[in-house]
Amino acid sequence: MTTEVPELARRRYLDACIAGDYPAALLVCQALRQSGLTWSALVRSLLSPALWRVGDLWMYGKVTVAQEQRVTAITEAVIQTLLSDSPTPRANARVLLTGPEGEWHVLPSRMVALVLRQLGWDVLQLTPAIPPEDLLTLARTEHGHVAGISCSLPGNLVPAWQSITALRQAGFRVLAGGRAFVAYPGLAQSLGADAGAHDLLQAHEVLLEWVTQPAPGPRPPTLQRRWEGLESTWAATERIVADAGVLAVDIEGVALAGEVLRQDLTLMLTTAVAAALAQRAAILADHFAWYEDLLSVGGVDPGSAPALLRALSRVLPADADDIRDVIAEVVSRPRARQSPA
Ligand code: B12
Repeated sequence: MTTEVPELARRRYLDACIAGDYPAALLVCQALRQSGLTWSALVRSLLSPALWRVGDLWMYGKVTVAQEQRVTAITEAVIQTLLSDSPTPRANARVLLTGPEGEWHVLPSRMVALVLRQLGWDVLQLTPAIPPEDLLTLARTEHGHVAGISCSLPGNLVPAWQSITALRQAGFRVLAGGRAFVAYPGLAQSLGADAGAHDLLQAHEVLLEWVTQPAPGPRPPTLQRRWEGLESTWAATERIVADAGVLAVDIEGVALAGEVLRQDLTLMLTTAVAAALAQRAAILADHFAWYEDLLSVGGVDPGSAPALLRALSRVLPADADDIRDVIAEVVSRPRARQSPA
């Protein structure tokens, strides 16, 4: 078995995807598999890097949205074919895989499912995700008791926590992964999960260990208490975004409008709430730095980023001190701008 993907194969795969050439993309994968490449290495060293790269290329205007979506669609199709072409392995245990409600990034979870299936897991995949109340009902009827949750967008960490809470209430041990968790060691546990993992072989080992253990006990209500100070903001997201939009344009002079302004403010606010819940200002700081870059690339003054945060801060409910503190910390931080890879 080999675990390395030659650079040439990586380039061929990405080029085939961008060109919309599904047969060529599939051929690269099949050739690598025939040469002995493991499933986890195929995902880690070929499929994932293609998506990470196209994300950067899109952000810096080197590929169009249509090309980015082609890469996603072809990779989804390739995963589907690889799954159906390979023999069904003997299932050693059931694992439930899901994401937070509102998370559109389902491909990471499909990649996790591909590898876990090949490693013998009976994977029940629930993506796009269902609301936490429905997840709780479903999980209570399941015979397994281990689950994985994948979250890509930091702005979806609050719904991720809600899904983790539902799964734990149903007696599951939860492994959290994905881009939003990976950058922050210990974040999975801070949001109530039992462990975090990036590497899929490591995930396999952790899950195997859990299968033999009894259902976990309840968590102390720390997060739930912290949530009580954040809930009114979360419930008023639409109102806050609308009010902050008016302030941003009329008082701060931000040159964004309509749906773009609404989406940018929403993402900024939901990320700020997540940062306050996890008590990690770095989550908002990183999103903020990413957003400044996005504005610069689009020819918009990056000063709009702190302006949006100031506008949000002014219209938060009276009990939102934790969020105001996180915002104040981020706005006052000195920043170093990164350039494209
Ligand atoms: C494809 C894509 C989309 C597609 C998703 C389609 C689909 N079917 O999944 C679409 C077009 C829908 C999309 C939408 C958006 N996207 Co997008 N997207 C991406 C892109 C290019 C690839 C995502 C992906 O599949 N990555 C590959 C996977 C495999 O990598 P991974 O997540 O790290 O997962 C690996 C490990 O972490 C681990 N893992 C993952 N989950 C789990 C779970 C467990 C249990 C375990 C053990 C391990 C594990 O295993 C995986 C295998 O290696 C990324 C770029 C990037 N860098 O990822 C942007 C990216 C994530 N998107 C981004 C954004 C901003 C958005 C939008 C907000 C854009 C918009 N304005 O509409 C929306 C969000 C919508 C929403 N509510 O979720 C930003 C996020 C920026 C930020 N601040 O974090 C990124 C980084 C792009 C960028 N460079 O700006 N997106």
